[in-house]
Amino acid sequence: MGTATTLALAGLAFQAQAATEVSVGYAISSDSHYGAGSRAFKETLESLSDGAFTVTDHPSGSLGGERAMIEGLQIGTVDIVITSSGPLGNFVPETYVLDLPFLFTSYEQARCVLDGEIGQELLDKMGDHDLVGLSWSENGFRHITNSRRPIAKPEDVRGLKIRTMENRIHQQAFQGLGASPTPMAMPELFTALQQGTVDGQENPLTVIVAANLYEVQDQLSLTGHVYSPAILLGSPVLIDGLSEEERAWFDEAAQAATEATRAEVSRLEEEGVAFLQERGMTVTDNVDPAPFQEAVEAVHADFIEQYGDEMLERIRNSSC
Ligand code: EAX
Repeated sequence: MGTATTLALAGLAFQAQAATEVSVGYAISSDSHYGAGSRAFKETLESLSDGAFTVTDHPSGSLGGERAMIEGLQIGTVDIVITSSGPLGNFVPETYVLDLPFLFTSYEQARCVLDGEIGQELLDKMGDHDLVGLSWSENGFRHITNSRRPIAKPEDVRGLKIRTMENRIHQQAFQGLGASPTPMAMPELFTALQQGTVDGQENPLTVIVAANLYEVQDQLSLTGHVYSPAILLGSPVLIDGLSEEERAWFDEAAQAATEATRAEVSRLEEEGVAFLQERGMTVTDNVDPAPFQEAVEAVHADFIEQYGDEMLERIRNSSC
């Protein structure tokens, strides 16, 4: 067979090899910090693979809430998820340490720990739970919003029905503050606030803006009570079938996603409060964290009793 014919057939064979579609799911809108990450993931993976992989974006809980999407990763019905660490502890209890109130004191410290050996060790733990940890990403420091009253001290939280993520550490923290914590998936939150099923919730500025929570909440209290990591998770059904080169593409795309998400978080840290005030929220910004830290101290003690203090002490003593 002549060279020209061989090349033509090879070209046809290549075209016939259809691109592999990769779904990326997340629970908030496409104009959010996770949406920025999803777009960076898509651009990077499609470019590196020269179109061998095509990425489809599935925002706003279209593939389910975060806990449901993580379950989808385990069975292969979802390929990639950008999620907060909120529900992750239900699958990988080692990550609960990251959800402890007032553990991290700055974005720089949190990013340094998650990008270092501690973060990598926790990513590697995902493999024991039918998940693949591609990279840590970022949700942001969480603040309390509500529709009842300004919150400046723990007593102001007492008696409020506060939606939390499906995270036992956060639920315990709000019990410690005298609130009634109501764990709920993100796609249900806006309606629950609109209907008064819950009085308030807690989220970073990124999510309060992206989910338009200012439309159903008039009080924002800058408690910064916990740093909320996010994570890019892959399904082992997809990732385990990749070649070494293809896996390197996914890892590079995940890093690009994290950088894009963190850039958006940093922007909202600068602009988010003014944006929310312009849309009618009353902001309590002189919150003293010390009384809140004291009120949730039991959470740390209970965590250590249940999970030990090794990883907690490593984080506290890290050079970050
Ligand atoms: O990950 O559920 C939550 O409050 C999370 O912060 C949100 O889904 C983004």
